[in-house]
Amino acid sequence: MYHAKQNKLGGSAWSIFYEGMDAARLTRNALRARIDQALTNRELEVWYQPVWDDEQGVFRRCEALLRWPDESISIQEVIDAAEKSELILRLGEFVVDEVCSFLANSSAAQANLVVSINISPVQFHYQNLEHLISDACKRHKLNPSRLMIEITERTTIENVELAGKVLSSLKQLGVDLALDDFGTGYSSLSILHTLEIDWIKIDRRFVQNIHADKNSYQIVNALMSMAHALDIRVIAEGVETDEEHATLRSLGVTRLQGYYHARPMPKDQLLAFLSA
Ligand code: G
Ligand code: MN
Repeated sequence: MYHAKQNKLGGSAWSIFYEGMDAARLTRNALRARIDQALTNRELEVWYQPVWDDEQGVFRRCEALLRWPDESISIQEVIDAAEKSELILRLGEFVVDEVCSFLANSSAAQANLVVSINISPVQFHYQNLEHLISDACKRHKLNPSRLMIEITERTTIENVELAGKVLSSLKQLGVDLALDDFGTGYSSLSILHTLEIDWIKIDRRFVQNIHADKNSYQIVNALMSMAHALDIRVIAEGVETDEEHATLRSLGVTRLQGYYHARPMPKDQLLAFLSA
C-alpha cells in the first residue's frame, strides 16, 4: 500500500504492484536454484584478466573473474542473488579453490604469477577468510604469496575494526591486499594506513578519458603522490586506449589493467597468452 501511495497511484495499482513483486521473488528463487545447480555441477568458470607491468614489460599478475555459463544472466545479478543466502559462501569457496588449483598446476614459466581474488562484502563479514585461504593453499600445496585479495572501500568502511582484524590475519598468511574500485567510496586516508593495504586499484571511472578530463587527471595525480608517501602500489583499472595508457604512464602508473592490454580469458587461453 505504501508503494502505491508513494507513486500517487490509485487503489487498483496495488494488485499490479503486488503481482510484480511476486514475480520478482519467484525469479530470484529460480535464480538461486540455478546457482545451486551450477555450483554442484561445477558449471561456473573462473576467467583471468592479466595486469600489464610496464616497468618490467611483463604480465605478472591476473585478476580472477567469475563467469556464468549462460550469457543471458550477468554475473552481477548472480552475485546479488547469491549474497542474500549462503550461496555466496559457496561461490567464494569455488573461486578460491579454482584459482589455487590453477596456480598449483600451471607450469614453471608461470611460477611467479600472482592471482587476485575479489571478496564480496557479505563474504568478508560472514566467511572465515583466513581459514578458507590457508586451507585451500594447504590442499593445493600453494604458497599464499601467490594470491592477492581485493576488497572494496565500502566493505572496509562498514566495520573498520573487523576489517582490520581480517586483513591482518590474511597478511600474516603472506597474502597481498588490495583496495578495489578506489576513489568510489568515502574512506579516509587513515584507513589505508590502518588496514595494511599493499595495493590500490584506481577505479575505471578515473581512467576513462583521463587524457582529456582534467578532474580525473588531477585526482589520479594526487592519488599517486599519496600512494607514494604511504608506500602503497597502484594498479589502474579499465585502461582501454592508447591515450589513457600514455597519460597514466606520464603520471607514474606502471601497472595497468584493461581491454587495451588484455581482456579476461579462460585459463587455457591465459596460459597460451602468457607464454606467447
Ligand atoms: O571492479 P573490478 O575490478 O572487480 O571489475 C572487474 C570487471 O571489469 C570485470 O567484469 C571485467 O570484465 C571488467 N573490465 C576489465 N577491463 C575493462 C575495461 O578495460 N573496460 C571495461 N569497461 N570493463 C573492464
Ligand atoms: Mn576487482
